[in-house]
Order: sequence, then structure tokens, then C-alpha cells
Amino acid sequence: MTGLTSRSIAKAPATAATPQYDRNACGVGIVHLGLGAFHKAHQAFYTDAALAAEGGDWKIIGVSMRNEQVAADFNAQDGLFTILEKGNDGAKAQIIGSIDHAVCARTQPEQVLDALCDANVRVVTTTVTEKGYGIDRATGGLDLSNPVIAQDLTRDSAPVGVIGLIVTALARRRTRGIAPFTVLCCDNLPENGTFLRAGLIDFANRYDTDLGQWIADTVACPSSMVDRITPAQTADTRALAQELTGSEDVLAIETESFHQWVIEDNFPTGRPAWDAAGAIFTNDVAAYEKMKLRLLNGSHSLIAYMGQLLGKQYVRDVMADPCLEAIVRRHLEEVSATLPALPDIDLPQYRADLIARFRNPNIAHETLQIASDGSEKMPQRIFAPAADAIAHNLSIQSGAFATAVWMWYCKRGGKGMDDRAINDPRADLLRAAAQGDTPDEILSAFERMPGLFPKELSESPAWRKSVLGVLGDLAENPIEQVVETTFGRIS
Ligand code: CS2
Repeated sequence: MTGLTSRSIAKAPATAATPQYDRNACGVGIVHLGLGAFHKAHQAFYTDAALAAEGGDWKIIGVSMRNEQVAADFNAQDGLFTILEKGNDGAKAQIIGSIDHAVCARTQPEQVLDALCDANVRVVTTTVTEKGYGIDRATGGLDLSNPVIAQDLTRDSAPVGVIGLIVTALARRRTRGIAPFTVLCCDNLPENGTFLRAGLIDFANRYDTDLGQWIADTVACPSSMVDRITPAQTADTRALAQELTGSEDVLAIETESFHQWVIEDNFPTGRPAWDAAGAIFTNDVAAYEKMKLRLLNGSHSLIAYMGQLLGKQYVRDVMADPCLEAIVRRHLEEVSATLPALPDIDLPQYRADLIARFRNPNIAHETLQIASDGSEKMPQRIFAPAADAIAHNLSIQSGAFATAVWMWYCKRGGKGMDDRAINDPRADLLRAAAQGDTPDEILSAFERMPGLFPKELSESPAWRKSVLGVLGDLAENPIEQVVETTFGRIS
């Protein structure tokens, strides 16, 4: 079996869609930092559609931040990879051609800087996960204890982190008289453009305040809401990609049919026709972000921690249990009450669609994957809506339940695993906080962790009482029983 390449796609079977544009006629216009499954299923997919609709010099140079092999794999496949779109009724294969080639930031930082300094590159996109920026969310400035930030700030060698690379490239462009690129953050963070912009300016100001001012004055950092459920690749993904495309593809990914991208329309340096694939350009991304982070991602975290404690491997396994599904529905309803109205969105329909997406029998999304990095995810997904609920006298029951379940997961780890399974940049602190003997000791220890809980929660007796109630229940009874007595029987 031959590997996927430009030559092999010429002979791809009818079961695989191939790029509907001349790849060689399109130049590069984007550098993407963070070459993981989500980027492939989302920005690379939208850019492929934009190139098919309007052409243009918008191909992507993909930057793998640490993994050299990923970049090598892309280059061996001429930048091509397969998306398996898995709806409720089977899979469709599409070979994506929008990535031109790839480099690795850890081993080739100067090549990354060269790419970022190319005048043709007008947009830089990022998907490096919530923890990948090295920005302290409590202050909005740099997290100086982050080893990559600390290393890049020394400026002893070429930077390897997102912030260091972008600021260094902007500085070089400024010196060379090249207009700055637009920076588009695509991670699940509230007001992600404003967040990244603050980190860039802080980094620059630490050695050159003129540069910091220039970035503040000239670099556009639109916010965006990104959405497409994309599990990690498995051996099954590769086998199915091979069956449908006729080529071996080590980079194949699987994802759901649904995709959404809402982007603040602020691209002084131009952008691809992402709207060709359905991207929505607006001036109010924050409301969409809030809806998605609280409803989709918040429920995801709740599902992940319940699933881990109950030994359920996939999101769909949790959703297959009527009692657990009822908990998720209740959560969606509680959180909806905290959202601003969105004229184009039918919230009950959005919730119903989410339930169907979580239940998708063809998507094997591991609860363990979503359970990672809780300390980075819980604040915007669970705590922020709960704080809003308190301010407006709304229900906090489900938010408190999700919080206690997370803390219990930090204490016990997943069923059938030892507690080393917790994957979080603050894993040691979380484990230590969760070791308290009483619910009050546990909650108080979590509350002392800097930047985790908003003070509206720690100062609310009603919130504390609800969390302590669930923690107390979990301390005395198996989780099956806690859930059953509250919501009915678990299968
Ligand atoms: C998930 C997200 O892993 C997680 O924390 O909640 O990756 C989620 O699948 C995406 O945001 C969906 O758009």
C-alpha cells in the first residue's frame, strides 16, 4: 500500500473527495501554530473550502510546536491528510490540501521565524490548548513561572513558544518595514483575541516598550469561537482512511459533521473566503463564545468527570445512560439561563443538537481526553456561569455538582486507574488540595489556589453549601448511589 501523496490522490477512489483546486497555483498566506487534530478538522478544513471557492494565496505552513515527527509526516505526504467525517449514519472521506508544508518549532525555530516574517504571510492562527500560551489568566499578563515563557524572555536563543515566536517575528517585520500579520487565536478561551493580544504586548514591553506600543497600535487580534468535536486518532481511524482513500495516511483524523466558526471581522491584512465553508463574521463574538464554552464545553467537562468516576470510556457511553443524560440536560438548562440572547440562535435547538452530537455513536471521544487540564478549563466552563447565576439569583445546583465531581476526580482519579491518570499542569497542587479529610478542607484548599475560583463563588454561602453537600455525599457513598438518589438509576 502506498502512502498518501500528491501522486496518489490523482488515483484516489470515488469514496474519497480530493482538493478541488490547483494546489500548485496557490501560494502561502497563513502560518498556523499547533498542528494537532483540531487544526486539521477545523481551520485547515475551512481554508481548503475557501481555496476551492475562491483560490488565492492562502495555503498554510503548519507549525508543530514540539513534535518533529508530525512535521516530517506532513512533509512526506506533501501536506495532505484525510478527514473522516462521521455523522450518525457512517463516514465520508475528504483529502485536505490546504497545508503546504510543516515545520517544528522546537527543532527549527529559525525556519518558523522565516515563515512568520514572509511578507506574503498575512494571518497567523493558533491552536495550542488553553495552557499552551503561558499567560496567567488571573492577571492577563505572562506567567513568568512558565518554563517556555521564562526561556524565551532570556532571548538567549531563538524562541520556541507561541508568544515568543509571534513577538520576535513582529519585531523583525517592523525592523524590515513589513506590515504586521493578523493574529487569530482559535483556542477555547473567552475573548481569546483580547487574551492573546495582552500576552503579546506584555512580552514585548518587557524588553522594548516601543515594540509593545507598535503591537498595540497596529496588530489586529480578532477573537473567534471554534467548534468541531475531534477525538484523538486511533488505529481504526487509519484503517478506515486507508479503506476509503486507497492510501495509507498516518495523519488521518476523524471528526463529526457539525462545524462552526464565528470570527470577529477584523482582518486589515485580508483573509481567505472562510465564509465559503460557513464561517460567520460578526462584531460580537463574545456572546457566541460564552454560549459554546458554557453549553458544549461545560457539559463536556461534566460528562468527562462523571464518565471517569463511573468507568465510562467514551462520551457516547455516558450519554447512553438515561440518568446521566438527564444530568447533562439539566446542566444545559441551568447554564442557558446565564446567557445573553443571541438573535440568530435558537437555544433550545442548540441544546437538542448538542445532545445529539454527544450521543453520536460513530465518534469515540474519550472522557479521559476531555478530563485533562481541568484547572485550565473549569473557570470559563463551569465557574464563570455559576458566578453569573449567583449574581442573578439563578440556580447553581448543576454547577456545584460539576465542581464537586471534578474535585472528587482530582482525589480519586478515574475508575480502574490510579490517581497518576490526572493530566493537568497543576496536577500536584490539585491532588494535594483534594487530599483533605473533610469536604470543607477540600473545598477550602481548592479555593486557596490562585486564580481558580472567582471570589463571587468563594464568598457565596449558597454556593459553598451546595458544593459541600455533594462532596459530603461522595465521601459517604459510591458515585453510582449519589447520582441514583438524586437523579434515578444508572445502567
Ligand atoms: C473538549 C473540546 O477536550 C475538551 O476539553 O471539550 O476539545 C471540544 O471537543 C471542542 O471544543 C469542540 O469544539
